[in-house]
Amino acid sequence: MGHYKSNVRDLEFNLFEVLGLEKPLSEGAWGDLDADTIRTMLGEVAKLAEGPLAEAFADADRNPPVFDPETHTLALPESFKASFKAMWDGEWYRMGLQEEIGGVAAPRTVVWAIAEMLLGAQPAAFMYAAGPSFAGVLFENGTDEQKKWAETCVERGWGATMVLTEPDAGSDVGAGRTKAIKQDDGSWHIEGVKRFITSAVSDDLFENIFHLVLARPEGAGPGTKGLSLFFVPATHFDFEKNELGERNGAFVTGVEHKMGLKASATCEVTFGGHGIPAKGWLVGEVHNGIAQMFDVIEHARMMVGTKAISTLSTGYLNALAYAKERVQGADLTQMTDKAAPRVTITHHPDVRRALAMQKAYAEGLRSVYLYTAAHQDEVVAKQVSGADKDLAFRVNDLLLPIVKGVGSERAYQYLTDSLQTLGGSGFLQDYPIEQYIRDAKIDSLYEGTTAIQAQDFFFRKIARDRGVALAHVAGEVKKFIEREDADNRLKSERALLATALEDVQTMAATLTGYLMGAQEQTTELYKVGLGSVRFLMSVGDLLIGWRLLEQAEIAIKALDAGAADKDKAFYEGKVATASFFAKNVLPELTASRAIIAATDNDIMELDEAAF
Ligand code: ST9
Ligand code: FAD
Repeated sequence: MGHYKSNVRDLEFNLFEVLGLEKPLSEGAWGDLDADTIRTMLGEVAKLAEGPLAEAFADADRNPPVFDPETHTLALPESFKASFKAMWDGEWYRMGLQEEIGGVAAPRTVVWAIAEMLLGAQPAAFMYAAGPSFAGVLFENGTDEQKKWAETCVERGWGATMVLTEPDAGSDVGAGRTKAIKQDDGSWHIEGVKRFITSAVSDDLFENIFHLVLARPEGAGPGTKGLSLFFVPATHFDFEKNELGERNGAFVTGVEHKMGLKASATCEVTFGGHGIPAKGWLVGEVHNGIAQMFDVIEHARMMVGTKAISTLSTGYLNALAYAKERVQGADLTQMTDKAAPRVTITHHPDVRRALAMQKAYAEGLRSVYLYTAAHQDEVVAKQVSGADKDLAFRVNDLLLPIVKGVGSERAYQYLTDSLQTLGGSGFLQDYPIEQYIRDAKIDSLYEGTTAIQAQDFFFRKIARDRGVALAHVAGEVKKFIEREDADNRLKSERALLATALEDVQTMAATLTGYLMGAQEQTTELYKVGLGSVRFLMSVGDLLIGWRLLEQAEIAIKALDAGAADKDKAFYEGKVATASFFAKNVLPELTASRAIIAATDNDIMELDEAAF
C-alpha cells in the first residue's frame, strides 16, 4: 500500500445520499452514464490512486527533477514518470471535457470526486495532466481554426501551462511587462520573462507543450485590461497536417528549488530571448485576455482547493490508522494508578479532539467543494438548491474562494494536527505527513494568495454581486435551520448554526458599512482589508457546519431506517462529527463578529519603523 488513503464511502455518500445525483442520472442527463457505473469508476480510481499513482510520492520528493540549463530540459524521476503514465493511461482527463475534443459528458461533482483522489495521491502528476482541460478553454474561447488546435492538443496528449506571473507581477497580474508584437502573417512575437510557471518543461511526458500566455500588445493600456491571451506552442506544428516542426522561441531558463511539491517543475520561461522569436496566436482573435485567462484560473482555483482538501483527508486517515494502533499511557480516569493498563492513544481526550477536528474539516470541506461543483451543472444546481442557470453560475463564483482560500488554509492548519497525532514519529520521513504539510503549503499561495481570495470574495463575489449569491446560500442555510420535519436530536446544533448565520450576516453588513463609509473617508477601506480573511474563514466555518449538519440529518434518518451493520459506524460518525463541530467551532464566529465590528485603523497608522 502507498501513502494515500481514499474515502470512497464519503464520496458516494455526498454524491448519492446528500446531493441526490441518482435522479438526474436516471433521467439521462449524461446519456447512458448511471450511478452504478460511477460507483465502479470511483472504485477504480481509488485503486489507481492508492496503488501505482501513489507509488512514486516519496521518491519524487527525495530525488527531485534535475534541470539542465544548457539544453533547457528536465529529467523527471523514472518512478514519477511511471506513476504519471498509470494515471494518464486511464484517460480520466476525458471526464467532463467537451465531447467535440474527445471528452465524455459527466457531472462536475463526479469529475471533481475523481480529481480529489488523483490529487491526493500524486498532486504533481495531476498538474502535468492539465493539457486537456486547458485545451477545453482554448476550445471555448478560440476561433474555428483554434478549436481544431484544441482538438489536436487533446488527441496528441500535449502538456499545457498557464503563464501569468513575472518577477514584478505576482498578485498584481496587471503589472506584467511581457510584450506582444503583431506580425504581418497574423501571428505575434512574445518578448519577456515569466516566472513560477508550472509544468513548462516535463521530460518526455509529452511530445509538445502549449503555453497560454498573458502579454501586452504594443500600445495597449495598463493593468489587466491591457493584457491579451496568446497560444504559444513550445514546438511549432503544421496546422493542416499536425506534424511537429521547429522549436519555438520560448525556453525554460530555470527551475526552482522548493519546500515541497518538488516533482512539479516550477519554471522561469524566457520568451524571445534566444535568437528565435516566440511566436504566439491571439486566442479568439480578440483582446480580452484577463477574462479568457480567468476561465483557466477558475478550474485551477477549484483544483488547488480540492488538492488541499484531499491532502487533509489522507493526512487524517493516516493519523487515524496510527492512533488506533499506538499504545501509550493509561486512560485519564486512571491517571493516578501507575499499574493501570496502557491504552491506544484514541482513548485520550486530546487525541480525540484533534481527530474530530481533522475529520470535521476534511469531510466538511469535501462536502463544500462538492456543493460548489453541484453549481457547475445546471441540472444538479436546480435540484440541490433550486438555483437557475444564472444563479448557479453566481453561487459557483461565490464559493470558489471558499474552496480555494478556506480549503488551503484549514488543510495546512489541521495537517499539523495529523502530524501531532503521530507524536515524534510524525516528524519522520517514514510517514507521509511531513511531506503532506510541505506539499500543501503552496495551496494558500498560488492561484491567488488567501488575501487575494478574501478580497475577491468580498469585493467581487458579494459587493459587486449585490449579495445575490450570498443571500441565496444564506437562504438555504436558513431553510435547513427552520425545516419543519427537522430531527429534534440536532436541536441545539441548529440553534448554534442559527447564531453562526446571524454572526456571518452581521459581519457582511459591517464590512459593507466600511465599504460605503469609504465614499466619505477612503481609509475606511483598510477596515475591509483588515477583516476580509477573518470573514472568509468565518463564512467557510458556517458552510462547513451547515453541510455537516445536513449530512448528520441524513445519517440519522438512515440509522432510524435500520442501516446495515457495515454502515452504522459511518453514519454515527457523521452525527457525532457534525455535533462536535457545531459545539466547538461555530461559537467562535461570535468573537469574529465582535472583532470585525470593533476594527480600527491603528495598525495602518503605525510607522513602518515601529514594526
Ligand atoms: C498559478 C498556477 O498560480 C498554479 C498551479 C497551476 C497548475 C496547473 C494545473 C491546473 C489543472 C487544472 C485542471 C482542472 C481539470 C479538471 C478535471 C479533473 C479530472 N472571476 O478586479 P479587477 C477578471 S497561475 C472571474 O479589476 P485587477 C475580470 O475579467 C497564477 N474573472 O482586477 C475582470 O474584469 P471585470 C495565478 C475575474 O485589479 C478583470 O479580471 N495568479 C475575477 O485588474 C479585472 O478585474 C493569480 O491568481 C474572478 N474572480 O487585477 C493572480 N477577478 O471586472 C491573483 C477578476 O470587468 N491575483 N476577473 O469583469 C488576482 O486574482 C487579482 O485580484 C487580479 C487583480 C489580478 C485579478
Ligand atoms: P506577492 O504578490 O508579492 O505577495 C506577497 C504577499 O503580499 C502575499 O502574502 C500576498 O497575499 C500579499 N499581497 C500582495 N498583494 C496584495 C494585495 N493587493 N492585498 C493584500 N495582500 C497582498 N504563476 C503562473 O502564472 N503560472 C503558474 O503555473 C504558476 N505556478 C506556480 C507554482 C509555484 C510552486 C509557485 C510558488 C508559484 C506559481 N505561480 C504561477 C505564481 C503564483 O500564482 C504567485 O506566486 C502568486 O500569485 C503570488 O504572487 P507573488 O509570489 O509575487 O507574491
